[in-house]
Amino acid sequence: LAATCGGLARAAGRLSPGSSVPVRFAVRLERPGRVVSDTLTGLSYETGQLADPAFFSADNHALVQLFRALSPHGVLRIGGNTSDYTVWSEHRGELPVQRTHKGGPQQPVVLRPEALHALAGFLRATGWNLVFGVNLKIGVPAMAAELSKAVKQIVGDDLLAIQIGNEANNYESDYAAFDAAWAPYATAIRETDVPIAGPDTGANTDWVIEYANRHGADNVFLSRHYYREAAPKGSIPDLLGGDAEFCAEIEQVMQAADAHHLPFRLTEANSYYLGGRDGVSNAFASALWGADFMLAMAQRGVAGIHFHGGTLESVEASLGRSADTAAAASDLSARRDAVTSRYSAIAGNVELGFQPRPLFYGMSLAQQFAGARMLHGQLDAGSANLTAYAAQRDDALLIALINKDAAHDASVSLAGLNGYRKGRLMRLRAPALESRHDVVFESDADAGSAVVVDTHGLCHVELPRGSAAWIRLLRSV
Ligand code: BDP
Repeated sequence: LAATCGGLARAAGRLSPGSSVPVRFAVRLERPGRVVSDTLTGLSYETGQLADPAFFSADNHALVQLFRALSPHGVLRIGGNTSDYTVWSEHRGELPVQRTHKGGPQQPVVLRPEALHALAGFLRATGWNLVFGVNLKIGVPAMAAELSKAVKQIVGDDLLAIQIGNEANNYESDYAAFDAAWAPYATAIRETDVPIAGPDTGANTDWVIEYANRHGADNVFLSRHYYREAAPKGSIPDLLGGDAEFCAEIEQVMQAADAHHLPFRLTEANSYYLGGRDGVSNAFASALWGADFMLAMAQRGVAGIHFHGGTLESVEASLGRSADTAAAASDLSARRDAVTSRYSAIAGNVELGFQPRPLFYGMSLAQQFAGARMLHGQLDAGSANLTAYAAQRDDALLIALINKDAAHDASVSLAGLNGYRKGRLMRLRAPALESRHDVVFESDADAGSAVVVDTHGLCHVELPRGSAAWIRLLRSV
């Protein structure tokens, strides 16, 4: 007999009678997997975002609080296309004029010490660490070394690593060309005793492997980026369909990372590049996708996922476009949305204040696994588009169930929970997959969030279509 877990059908509200698909997830307590990094949660912003030192500042309390709410040990990556046309205000040497892809002169982002001091305060206030990208494209290693040294001096031990260039696969003809451009930078930066990471390529797994083989010993972690596709392509079914091919690719990357005993981080990632897909990247579907993506990556050993975002202005500038935020939105929440890139997990700016986007809540669910050891499990989801993850941390067994199916509620039987007695359940839900607001990740208070496991180690959870649940069970005493 399966005891009933918290979150009964009556609480879910949106369960349609008779349409539930039976799903079974058997946790294999005897088959431990990878340990999830404490720094699993990451965000990525353009270097151009630092043009306003008030953005990443300890005085920006609303943003500090949102970062802290996401993770006590997150990692902020500063980089993106704008890092490859940023100049350091303190550099005294001659600099070549950089060109836009259309051939005209590129207006540089001028980075000043004030911005780094403010950023250092922001990092101290949030407890987050920093990964910082320097301009490879300009071809001036001395400026990068000076900037790296300044970042280290100002940010101190909160600096995890400097990365050299952003997605150099988009402007270097092949790996050898990249390596040749990169090498003098690495030499100059290493002389200043600053840790480096890379190659921060957009997509090329072969570059990551080659880089690991050549430079693994000199790096503190390996990196590349991930986006599902380019906007305006993309749709909710496409996003929630998952990306099996990429998962397989990550397993290859992890072989190289493991061989060199290096962590691997997705230093920039999100649903759809070219700014995100409206109605998908900023809708509740992105929360389910984000939670699933983070856990799928963590399960394979990825140490951190940095979701890219920030103000519309900074991201549009990175794409060589100008931001059109003229559309006068009525309420504050809509105005914050209007000034923010579509895929950003946090909306707003210094003037308007900040608020979480749907993706933020998905990240919050996945963050519950930080520091835990993944467990293998046997999932039989039948025809439902549903994923399940289990992990152990101290005395707790953690389970995430993500029902990405738009058409089927799921009736989930959990098995193999022997030794665990009871716990609590939280739900990630919104009125619809399309919802841009009203997303919650909360205890299922109406139904009583208590979860009880029966003496056979079984329990049962109803999981409405387009929602997720996180369960934390404690050992029986
Ligand atoms: C990445 C770039 C970033 C862009 C993003 C996008 O690193 O600067 O903002 O794509 O296209 O490739 O949205």
